[in-house]
Amino acid sequence: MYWNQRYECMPREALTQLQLERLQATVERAFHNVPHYRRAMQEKGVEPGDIKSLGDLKKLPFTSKNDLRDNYPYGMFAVPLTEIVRIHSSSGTTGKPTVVGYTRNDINTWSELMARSLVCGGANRQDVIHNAYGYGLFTGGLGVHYGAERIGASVIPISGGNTKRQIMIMKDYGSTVLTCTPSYALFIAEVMEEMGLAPSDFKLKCGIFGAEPWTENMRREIEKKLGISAVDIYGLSEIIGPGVSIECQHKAGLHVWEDHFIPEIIDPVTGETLPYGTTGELVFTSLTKEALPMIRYRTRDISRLTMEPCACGRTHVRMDRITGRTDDMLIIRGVNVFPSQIESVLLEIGETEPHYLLIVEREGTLDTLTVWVEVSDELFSDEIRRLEQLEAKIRKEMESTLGISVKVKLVEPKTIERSEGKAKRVIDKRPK
Ligand code: DLL
Repeated sequence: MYWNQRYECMPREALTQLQLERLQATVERAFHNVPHYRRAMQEKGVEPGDIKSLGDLKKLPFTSKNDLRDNYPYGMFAVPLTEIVRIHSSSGTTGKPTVVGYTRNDINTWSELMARSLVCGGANRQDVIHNAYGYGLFTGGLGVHYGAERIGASVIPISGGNTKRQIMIMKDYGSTVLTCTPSYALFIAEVMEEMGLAPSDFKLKCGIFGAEPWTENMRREIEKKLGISAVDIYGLSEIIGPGVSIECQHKAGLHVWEDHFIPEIIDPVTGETLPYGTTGELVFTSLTKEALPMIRYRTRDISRLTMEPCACGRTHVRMDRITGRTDDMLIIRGVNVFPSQIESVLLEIGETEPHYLLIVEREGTLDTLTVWVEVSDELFSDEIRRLEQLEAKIRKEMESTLGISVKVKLVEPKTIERSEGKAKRVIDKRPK
């Protein structure tokens, strides 16, 4: 099922031509309307006229989150505020949030891309979409909402929180599609079970989950617990919000909507562009955005691109699910550790609950990593010996995957705080 077959399945040659025209127009507009871009391009000695092919993209300067912060709040906008019809912002864990703006056309583009994404992910106009992404400055809620309305589905704008009520509504209103973060989906599944409800009490058929990293194992866990098919959706406020890319039913990478965004993979240290198939930092250039054109925006998200054709017939490049961020990598005693590796190990072992927390501390000069993980009530009240065995098993698996020793602490159910939006998995207590 396609939403816009013409663009989703566009032959490569036509798509490349369209990208070039749109790139040239974007660079021109950014250069003339945004002082930051003009300055950055002049510093690199490049002018809009130098962009003659897609290969010339490399000549353009990168844009970083710091550039947005330095121009806080509206300095990166390429249109006057009177043209802006919507403002969102990305929370950010440090410093000032990033402010993003949309013109009326931008909202239209975004709604189209979200409609395309939802259909690609398995929704259609017959569906009742239970949208539990947060509504507000976060782009998740309204992004999905506009896309769902565009395809003509019935959208329930429930937002996050009040989980029992969510579940009642999902059951009574016959929701067929659930949209929220994967960690919240798991929490919903857990509360459902506590309420004595089973997947067969619901009409849910699929879930469209994103906004935070998750693993293949976590997908399996969610699919099993909710009795649905789960796909991964990706996006970021600076680029447009959700709807930059999404998996199709083949679940073999996320299709990046290349008629609107050009993705690149770079080496995060040298900034060098890397070929398809190589893992590195994702960089996006927007091709159609009016209010906030983004040129070579460094996402800090780690992924890989592939041009292999997909069985669904879409011609756009696919990206691997995000395996981490260049800034969520923990360096523990000199070894690089990603939270996603730990999640994979835990879910692979499968004897614990899928709720974990990583605590990093410094004892003397030594960094320590403690993995808190919940076990079931049943196991927790079992013999101490069984718990000790499990703890040892997890420790051993972790050590062989990560290459460093870790402490494992098995905790009672519900010890670890549940999230209604993006989960917080790491507490780093080391002095900065
Ligand atoms: O999280 C937009 C969004 C909303 C995407 C709903 C999908 C669904 P921000 O709040 O600006 O925007 O955060 C963007 O979240 O750079 C990634 O690090 C992370 N992220 C988003 N989607 C995924 C995903 C929204 N599918 C930041 N997998 C991005 C892993 C994701 N990380």
